[in-house]
Parts: sequence; structure tokens; C-alpha cells
Amino acid sequence: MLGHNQKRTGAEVLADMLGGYGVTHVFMVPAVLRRTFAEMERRTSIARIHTHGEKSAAYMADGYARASGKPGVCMAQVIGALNLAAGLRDAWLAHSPVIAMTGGRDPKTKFRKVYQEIDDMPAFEPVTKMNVTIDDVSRIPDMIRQAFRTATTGAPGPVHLQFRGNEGQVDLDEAEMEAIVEAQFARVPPFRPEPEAAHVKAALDLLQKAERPVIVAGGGVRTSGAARELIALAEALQIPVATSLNGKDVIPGTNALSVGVVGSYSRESANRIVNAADLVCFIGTETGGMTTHFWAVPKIGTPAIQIDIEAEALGRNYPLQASVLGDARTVLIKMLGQIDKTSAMRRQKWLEQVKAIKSEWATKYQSLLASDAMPMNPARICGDLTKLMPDDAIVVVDTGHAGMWMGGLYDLRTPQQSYMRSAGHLGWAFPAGMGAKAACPERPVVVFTGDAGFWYHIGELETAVRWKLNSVTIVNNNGGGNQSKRGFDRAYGGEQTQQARELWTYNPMNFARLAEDMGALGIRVEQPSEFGPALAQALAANRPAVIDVATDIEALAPTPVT
Ligand SMILES: Cc1ncc(C[n+]2csc(CCOP(=O)(O)OP(=O)(O)O)c2C)c(N)n1
Ligand SMILES: [Mg+2]
Repeated sequence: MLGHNQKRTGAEVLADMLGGYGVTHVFMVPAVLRRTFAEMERRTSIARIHTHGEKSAAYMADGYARASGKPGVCMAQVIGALNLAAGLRDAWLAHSPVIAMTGGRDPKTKFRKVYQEIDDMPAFEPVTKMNVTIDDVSRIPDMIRQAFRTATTGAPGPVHLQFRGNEGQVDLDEAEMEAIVEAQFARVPPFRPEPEAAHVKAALDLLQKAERPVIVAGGGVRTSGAARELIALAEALQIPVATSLNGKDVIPGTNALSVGVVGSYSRESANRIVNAADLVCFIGTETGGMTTHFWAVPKIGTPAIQIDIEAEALGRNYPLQASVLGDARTVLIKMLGQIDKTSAMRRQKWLEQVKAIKSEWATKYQSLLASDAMPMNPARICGDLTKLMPDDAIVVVDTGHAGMWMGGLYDLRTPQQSYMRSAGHLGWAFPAGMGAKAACPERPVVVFTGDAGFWYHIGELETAVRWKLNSVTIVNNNGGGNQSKRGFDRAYGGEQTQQARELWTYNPMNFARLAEDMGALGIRVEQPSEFGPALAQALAANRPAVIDVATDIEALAPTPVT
């Protein structure tokens, strides 16, 4: 057998395996697995992206994974381990396959108050599908394979490997090892489990019988690569499609059957339509609080069916009339093979109602999306982005108001456009956009973030310039975290005091100037008409770009309708 009886260092094997799995970038703060980094340089072409913090390294790996479907790899030495764990939290919430590697405790020095060390393992437990230690070098090959297998199968998610030694020095040891790689697990989805035929039929029968059905599609459709089949089914049966925020890019907003994002960071038309449905078909969604506005959209008790790759997801929040266990694309292909297109006739009235609700929304928001107000209303940025986003762009969006503005008011125009969003952590989008650009250098990456979100990891602009991770970052700069405005008004029992603004506002800042000083292109936009040309200039810049848009701190994103 190749390599049998031949001793090799852990570093050689680990570098060969990462190369073998097709990893192109790793994101880290040194010093961890130093010898492995030397072997990566000798044996592979993996880019070793040295960042300004472990949390942003994890976010970059997460963005890389969500953009490419390939596991993203991030690393930290023992003292940075919990910073890295914090960064896995969004990947965990979004089912993103991230592989985290840290240095860890050596049996020789455990419990002696050795410098910088605590037991880090418990901190990784709630944010990983697999959390293991590699204490002996000979375990590197099987544990790496298990890490890729666990991260990519079922509903994907993060894993953590702790390497013995504060810097993971176990990689210096030698053993007889083979760098066997299972290419199947180098991207999602490695398996497409087949559903039971009777379950598919039962679900399809209900869908076809329904007069007012709606599909709620989530991130599982995205992971499965099932967008085309989803749209084919919806069009054949004439069923409107709402999505979760995580699944926003599975149907372009311009499709006649697309009704928008449903739930909390949502579009009014989507919530109204889902709440008027006589059957909701959930596909690849956790039916979590965000997608259902805390189970008010649809209301619990609404007739529902569900398709998911995870058995325990089926029926968790909504009692089901039919459930199908399997890969989303496989299930949809099975359905498409046996549909009765004539059943679409039954839904003509429903589709007219859907069309009317959609056009009421469009009429209501038309002027806001084209607003000429100064300071600018962020809705105008969304309106312009719908029109101007390149056909193959990856759009990366932060949380809070950023998620609300873009989730509700921005539309994808083409099936080639991708959309990724923070699953809740402020500050995620900018580093995640860098990871997306690393994974897909040929595609434009456009980040939308608030100023509070951008401040979190602004130091990574230097990393972006250093590594030519040329994303375009649009900062909705209103000088504070204005999502807090409503919350503090409530806390003060009506209207907050003037002094309360110290809780959520900042000093004014010109991020364009800051960006220029760090070697990026910086453009300041104060007038609505300047935004389009600024975006064109940023996209053509050939270096990272920051568009600093001065916006109205009083402008609040639309709240969810139930
Ligand atoms: C890690 C983390 N901490 C706190 C929050 C709570 N939070 C949500 S939005 C927000 C303020 C956002 O401000 P900014 O990015 O400037 O966007 P704006 O609301 O001003 O549009 C805060 C603090 C969060 N989502 N994540
Ligand atoms: Mg702000």
C-alpha cells in the first residue's frame, strides 16, 4: 500500500490532506500548526490568510463555505481558541460547514497553570457537530476525514479539532500514515438520500389538492442546489414561493411566483400571503423563530407539510399532514416526475390574490425605494442595488437593520446571483464577504452592512488589501446602531431621553477616508444620484472598495406584518 511503513510528520500529512480536499484558503491568527504552514507552502498552493482576529477568521471561513459549498477552514492557537469558537456561532446557526482547528492542552502540563491555557473544549460544544481532540499524531488522517464528513453531511455545520500542544505541536511528530482523502466530502451535499415513494405521493397529493398553497423554502434548498427544481415545481403547479432569509437566493425576486422573504426580517407581501394560505409546504427550513416571526407566520395549526434531510426537523414546530425525509433536490425531482399539471387550474383565484398583494406592496414601497431624500434613506440603496447588482454577484448582508432593509426591500434578478446573510451576529458580513471573494474570485462580491457592523472588524480591510480580496462593501452609515432606537424608546416608557443616545450612537466617521488610508478605494456618497456611479467605480476598482453612504439616522426599516 502506498505510504505504508513510511513515517511521515503530521504536518506533511495534514498539508497533503487539506490540499487533497481542494482547500484553497485557510484563515487564521498565528501561531498554530506552524510546521503544517511550512509544509503547505512546500507541498500545496493553499493561501494562508493571516487575519487580525480569530472571530473574523472564522467568519471568513464561513463566508468561503457558504459561497462555494466547500468547507471553510480556520485556525487559532490555544489562547485564541474561544475567539474562534465565538466566530463559529453564526456558522452553527446557518448550517455552514466550517472546520476549526486549535492548539490545545498537553497532558504534560495540564492542571499546572501553564501559560495561556484553560480547557477550551466545552466552549466549542454548543456550536459544533463534532468536537474532538487529536492527542496522537497517528489520528490526524482519520479525524480530518471525519471532520469533512461531519461538516458536509445531513444539515451541514461546524466542527472543531483540537491539536495537542498550545500551538498544535503534535504536527511535528511522526507516524506511519497515509493522506487518504475522500473527495466526496469536499463539498455539500455528499449524499442525496432518496425519500420513500409513498411519502412523496402523500405530500404531492396534498399540494395538488390545495387551493391556496404556499412553499416556504429555506437554506436546505440552497445547500441541496435545488433552486431549479423548486422553481420548476412551483411553475408547473402554480404555487407561490416565500423563502427564509437563509434561502433568499433560491428564487429570483423577479419571478412571478416569488413573494419575498417571510418572517421577522421580511417583506409584507410574503407574510400576508403565507398567513392567507390553506397549506404551507416547508422545504429545507428549520421553521425557526426568524422565518416564522416566532410562529405567527404561519400560525401553528395551519395545515402544513414538510421536506427535510433531517428527520428531527420534520414537524418540530408545525404539526404535519405529510412529511418527506430526503434531499430537497431528489424529492423535488421525484415530485416533478408525477405531477398533475391540470391541478394548477384550481389555484387561479389564489394567484390573482397573490398578484394583488404583491402589487399593493410594490405600490406602497415604490417611492421609498426611489427616495431622493437627504440624508439618504437606506431603502434607496436597496432599490438601486436591485437594478444595478451584477448578474453573477454574491451579495453578503449583515444583521439588524441591514438584514431587514436588504431581506425585505432588495430583489435578486437572476438565478446566478447569490445571497448570504448573517444568522444574527452583528459584524459578520464584512469578513464573510472576504471569505466569499476568496472562494469565488471571479464573481463580484457586494457586502451591505451598517456602520456598527462595519466597526467590528474594520481592521480586516488591511487583510483584504494585502490579499487582494476585492469585495465591495457598502456601509449604511447613519452614525449609530439605529435598530436600538425603537428598543430604547420602549425601555424609557415612550420616548428615550436625549442622553440615551449615548447608548447607541457614535462619533461621525468618514469610512471612505479611512479606507483610502488603508489602501482600499473609498467613496463617500451623500446624494442619492451618486450611488450608482460609485457602485460602478467600486466594482471596477481592482482593489477592495468601501462605499460610505451617509444615511438618515431616523430612518427605520419596515417592521414585520402578521
Ligand atoms: C454580536 C451582536 N451583538 C449585538 C447585536 C444587537 N444588534 C442588532 S442590530 C444592532 C445595531 C446595528 O447597527 P448598524 O450596524 O449601524 O445598523 P443600523 O441599525 O444603524 O442600520 C445591534 C447592536 C447583534 N445582533 N449581534
Ligand atoms: Mg448604523
